[in-house]
Amino acid sequence: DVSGSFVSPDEVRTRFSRAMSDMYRDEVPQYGTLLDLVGEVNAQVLQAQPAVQQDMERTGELARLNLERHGAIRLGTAQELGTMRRLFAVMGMHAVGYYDLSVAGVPVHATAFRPVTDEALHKNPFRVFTSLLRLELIADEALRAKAADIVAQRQIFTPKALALIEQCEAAGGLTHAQADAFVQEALETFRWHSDATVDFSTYESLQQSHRLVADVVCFKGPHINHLTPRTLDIDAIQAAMPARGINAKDVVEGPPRRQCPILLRQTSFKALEETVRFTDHTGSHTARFGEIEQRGVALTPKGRALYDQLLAQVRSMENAGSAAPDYVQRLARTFEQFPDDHTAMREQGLAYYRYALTAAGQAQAAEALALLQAPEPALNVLVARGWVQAHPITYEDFLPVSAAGIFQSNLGGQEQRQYQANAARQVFERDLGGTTLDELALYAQAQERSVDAVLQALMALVV
Ligand code: OOG
Ligand code: NI
Repeated sequence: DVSGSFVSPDEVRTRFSRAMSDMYRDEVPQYGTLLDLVGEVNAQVLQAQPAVQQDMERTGELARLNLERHGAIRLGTAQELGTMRRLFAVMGMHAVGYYDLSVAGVPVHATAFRPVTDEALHKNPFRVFTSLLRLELIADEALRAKAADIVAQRQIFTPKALALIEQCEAAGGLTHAQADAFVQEALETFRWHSDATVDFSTYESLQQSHRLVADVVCFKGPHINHLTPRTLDIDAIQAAMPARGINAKDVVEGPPRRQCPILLRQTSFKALEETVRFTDHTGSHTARFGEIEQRGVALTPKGRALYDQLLAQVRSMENAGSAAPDYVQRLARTFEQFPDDHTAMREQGLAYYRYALTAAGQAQAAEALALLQAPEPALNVLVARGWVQAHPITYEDFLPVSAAGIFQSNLGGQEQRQYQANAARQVFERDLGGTTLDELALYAQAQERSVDAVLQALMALVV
């Protein structure tokens, strides 16, 4: 069996995300400052709230907490996206979800490459939000053709990276030495290049079309534009950032602060203004920014609909954009309609949970089994009796459209233009060379698997 000599995709992912983090820390000093702050705040939360610590220990999330981060890149061509899919597959990361950002006035669509199995997520949930530029949304025909021509000519992958991807696909894995080489070669694609591939006037005309178009088209590769660590208390981070010289945006995107966090809350700080050597003279560009996030429980379609409805309600209030001075209060008041305890969320089918049989449940196996096998399976009764425990399933995905404030705040301009809201998912999947997995189905399956495991355990006890 040769597979024993291969490094697991999880291990390749962990090596890669470490290398990426080290590279980004060198390139963007404030990222290092943020990591230190996040480490301190997370330690404080765990110390102040032993229940959180115990719960994270029990679900295996504690071990992944300080490894956990996501990055984002923006690609220029279908071919780049197709190869990126193969590159991430080497690290056990697969395309999950389809995001149409044109509805937020940003000319891209996207997916998130991430691990999908329970075990792989526990080892290291490293994710990369990956956008593909939609050149067809550039209105000026000549500019569109020029942009297409520029990106068609670049090669964002090193020859060795391409060879190692093929090697992995052919052999079914990489050896230790190959994995190390792969990490170094793959990293090259994500590195910042201060040499642009175009002259300044080309940059400017693309920049006028949309800042994001210039960011994708004018450079040698898809520099990682942010790397986001996960905090257990985003409000504490937000409050502590100014004292460390980090100027965060005013408002945290997403749901309000809650006892039981849901989905994703994020805040960001302004990109570096970086010196860029265009082919004719020197200028500058803002590509990279900092971001921080707090993750909560994944919502069911019913929970997500309620979330979207409440958020839309806040935004439709007069003068209530996220820049409004009382936005935070309005958000909190509106979200009083979203139950803030896990029992209510679970019983109302608003969120996903992983179920586990307790010792008390094992002791009552026969009755517990009868309840689970009843025509109306009474899982909630088992939880209420303490026979089964329910652990929130963490949301592993993104909310870029409802958090369009992040995109906008870091583009610097007032680009609120709306592109036609025509989701082009099929075209995206053709370019990807594969389908995108449905994130809601993944959460539902994780929940089902846990219920099934409880059932199997009970059946084994009742013989
Ligand atoms: C990606 C923005 C999406 C998030 O956390 O929602 C994202 C980008 O700016 O390229 O990273
Ligand atoms: Ni992000």
